[in-house]
Amino acid sequence: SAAPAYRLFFAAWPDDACRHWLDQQVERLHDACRGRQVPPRQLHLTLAFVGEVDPARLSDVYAVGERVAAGAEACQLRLSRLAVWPNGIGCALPARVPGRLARLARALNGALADAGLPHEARAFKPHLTLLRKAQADEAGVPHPDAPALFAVDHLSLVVSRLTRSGPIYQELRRWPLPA
Ligand code: 2AM
Repeated sequence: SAAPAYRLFFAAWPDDACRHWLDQQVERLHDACRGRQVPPRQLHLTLAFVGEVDPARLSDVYAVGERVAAGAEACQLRLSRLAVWPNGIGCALPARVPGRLARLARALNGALADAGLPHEARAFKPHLTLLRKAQADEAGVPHPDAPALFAVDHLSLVVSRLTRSGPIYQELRRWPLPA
């Protein structure tokens, strides 16, 4: 098709309290490791990266989200750690990955594959990106004063438009996750 593709991913957004905590960590980590800060409204947890999808297949992606969300379970992450990876990503990480979260990511990738849609082959490494192009200086990575809870109680389908001043995210659909 000649229509431009959508760059899609499935994600969960932090609630206000968690976003505030994350934004504090953006500042702390930026002081130590520099790089480009992710704006507060863009802070998210990617559950499955999809990639470039033809607009004609958007309804198939909606069907994947709806079906997987209905069969998944909400969970909570305890964010306790900051890291800077060799690729320059500065992020907040959960103390442990709940089985429910790993199953949700696996279900999304499996359903995308079954539908013949693009999906990520790499292992699921749940993280919230705080900085890009940060300096991977492990010695300088600060530790959060206290952990935060991230409630994964919904599934969002997000379209990402890449611009020169960074990506712009727009939520297309949101489904609740059964408790
Ligand atoms: P990142 O924050 O570690 O870059 C939108 O790009 C979201 O999808 C980001 O959270 C990004 O992770 C994630 N993502 C996962 N796989 C990706 C890929 N292959 N290309 C781009 N972004 C990817």
